[in-house]
Amino acid sequence: MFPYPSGRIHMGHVRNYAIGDAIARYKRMCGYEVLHPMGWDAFGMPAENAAIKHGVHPATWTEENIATMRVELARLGLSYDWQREIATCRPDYYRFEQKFFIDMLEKGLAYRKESLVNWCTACQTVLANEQVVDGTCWRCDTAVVQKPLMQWFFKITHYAQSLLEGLDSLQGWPDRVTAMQREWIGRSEGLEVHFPIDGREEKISIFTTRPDTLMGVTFLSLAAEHPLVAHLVAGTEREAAVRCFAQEVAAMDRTTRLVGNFEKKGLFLGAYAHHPITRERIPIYAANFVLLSYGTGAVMAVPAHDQRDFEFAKAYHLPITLVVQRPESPLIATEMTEAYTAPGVLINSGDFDDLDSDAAKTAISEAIEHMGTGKRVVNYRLRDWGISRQRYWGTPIPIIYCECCGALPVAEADLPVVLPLDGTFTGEGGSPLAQMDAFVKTTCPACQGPARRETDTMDTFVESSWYFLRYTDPQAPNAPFRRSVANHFMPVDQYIGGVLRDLGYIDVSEPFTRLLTQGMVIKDGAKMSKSKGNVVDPDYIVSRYGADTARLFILFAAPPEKDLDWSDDGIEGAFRFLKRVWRLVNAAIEARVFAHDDAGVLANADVRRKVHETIKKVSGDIEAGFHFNSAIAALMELTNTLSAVPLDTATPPERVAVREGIRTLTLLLGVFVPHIADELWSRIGGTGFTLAQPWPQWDEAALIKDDSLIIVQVNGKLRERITVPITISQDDLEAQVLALPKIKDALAGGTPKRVIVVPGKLVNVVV
Ligand code: ANZ
Ligand code: ZN
Repeated sequence: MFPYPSGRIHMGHVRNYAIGDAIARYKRMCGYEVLHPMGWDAFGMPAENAAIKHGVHPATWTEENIATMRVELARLGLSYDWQREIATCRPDYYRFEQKFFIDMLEKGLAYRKESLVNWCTACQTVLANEQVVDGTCWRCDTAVVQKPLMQWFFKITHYAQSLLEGLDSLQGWPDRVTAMQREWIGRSEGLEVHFPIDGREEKISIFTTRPDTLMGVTFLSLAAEHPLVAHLVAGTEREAAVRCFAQEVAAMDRTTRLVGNFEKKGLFLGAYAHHPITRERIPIYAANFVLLSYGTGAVMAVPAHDQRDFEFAKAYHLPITLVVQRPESPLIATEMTEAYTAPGVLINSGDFDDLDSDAAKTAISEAIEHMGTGKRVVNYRLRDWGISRQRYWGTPIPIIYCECCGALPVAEADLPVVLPLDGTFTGEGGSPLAQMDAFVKTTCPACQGPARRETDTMDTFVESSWYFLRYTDPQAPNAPFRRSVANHFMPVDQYIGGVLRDLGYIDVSEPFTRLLTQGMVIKDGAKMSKSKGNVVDPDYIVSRYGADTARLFILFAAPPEKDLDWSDDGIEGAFRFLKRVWRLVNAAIEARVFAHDDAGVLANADVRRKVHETIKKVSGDIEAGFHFNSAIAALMELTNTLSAVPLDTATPPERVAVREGIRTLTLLLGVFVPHIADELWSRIGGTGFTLAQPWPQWDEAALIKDDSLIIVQVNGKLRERITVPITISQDDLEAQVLALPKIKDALAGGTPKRVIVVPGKLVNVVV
């Protein structure tokens, strides 16, 4: 993920990019072609807020931050291809986004509709959600109101089903994340039923996922903003109360309304509907827990089996009819203290009695469809994506408004619509773009008459929805990227919906086969953040200990997906380890370990075994899911083994083994601590960078222990330990044991009663 250029890098960046770099270096050494780019998610509100506060232009602020952070990242020694660097705030990037917008407009995937925004009446400006603090404006504390405004939307609901199906193919994503995505898409299968209104032409359509409870409906609930609400009370004494209620509900936020434990409130609308099957008259309410934007904005209330309806019925003394009976211990409606929401067997349901919930769902749905008063439907919680932002620092939406011709896309030849780099930033009086006449005033592409440009810009998430594709071909001048290049880097595993694919830009559907979600950096029990005042500046650590120490500590202190506890001792520990490695290698050079020819000398088997065990362990840890912490632990062990060999008095086999050990250690360390590893690599006679070397391979044969330690007992008591080849036969082992001086003494010239041999372990001589 690319960073927002907020000013300086923080420990979270260091962690994310140290993990990425270890993977990139490892894969490269394993022989892969690795694309490892970096860029800047450079549009967004902080730049505009800085402009308002400090009078510095958002473009200046952003470019300065990019320059600072680029230096900071470079100091960390991350193996980026800086030639692919992109910044989303530059026209050579966002021009293609404007093209996508126009493509989507033509396909009906971008459209305009009225939608509510946060509005500060004092500043005369739209506020982002982050700028609304406790319901008031962040600048002037005026209460924020909701104001309807025409805005642009991306029709992502068109992709709801394919997004959902695509999740099944993402084996390399954490379950937690795919579960969240499923929740966000929110597919529900259910039944739409039309309830006729008593004495009127209109019907109320409801959406239910529990058709089996249809016979237990005792009232209907409408969202306060449902058009029928105002219509049903128009001209009655209830009109004012209903308007008041609607305002109260509008002040609640969406998530609270949907899931929150708030008081269920409502108003009787003075009207009745008819139950489609029993024809019974049921009262119609407006209720604060019904959302206008989900399903049909209306609910058939079944208090016996839905908790919200239950609470509502209790509060307004409405009847509770039990229709799904609990099989184990039957319920009595009047004694219920909460709704029974599990499935069961139908009662009080006429023809449907005795069916279980599943069968009843089908039977009742079929009955409703047969009567022609409803149909089975699928609903998604996913909403279309409102992309209009009434801000300056974003991609201009390439639309021109003409009095006669309406809203027209800017002609392709006139792209990009460049964000003008002047203007003043006061935070008042609406978007700065709208105040720039030179930008706003234009001519209509159809009739050449006077026209106005759209002054809204796109949500910055639009930029971060496709930057990974631009990385594949960042200099392509006439296209966002060449198809062949993007296809080369973006292999398709499985089909999932994606708009750029449907627009013909690329053949790949699912951009990310695997997702690694890194944990947070914690210090003193809280997430490292400015507001908590527990920030450790990466630049300070890099200056004091070097980038390698920072990277090593971060990768060693926790597996990537777990939270990482910052510890000064841990930093010191990482620093000490690197100094040990440094001393080991330099001592070996001084002891002329690398100067000998040693042709034909076989390496010391014990040391060599440790070397190859370490290659196997480190490779396995990385392959198994980037367990860098245990891989580094294995490198520490290897360092211990190598340091334990007395270099001045080393035998040629030991020298050969240490030589191989140090070469291996240096290459393996290269993916975590490239600076020190590259330096040592060159000192021991290596050429080029460690990342250009092939990843070391372990030799299975070296892993086999060829000696075994045998315990020798007399009458079950330990007398001696001997080392024998692992391949020794039982007879030879017995003969060797009987020839031992201590055993000869114990036998005193006699023959043993019995000799018990446990191969590879023990010989017990019974006398
Ligand atoms: C009757 C019923 C009986 C319901 C019962 C549930 C249990 P999901 O699964 O999220 O799709 N509902 C429908 N539209 C709603 C809206 N706009 N605002 C709030 N609630 C709404 O939930 C679907 C259920 O949520 C529907 O099924 C409806 O209540 C409610 F024993 O209908 B049910
Ligand atoms: Zn026109």
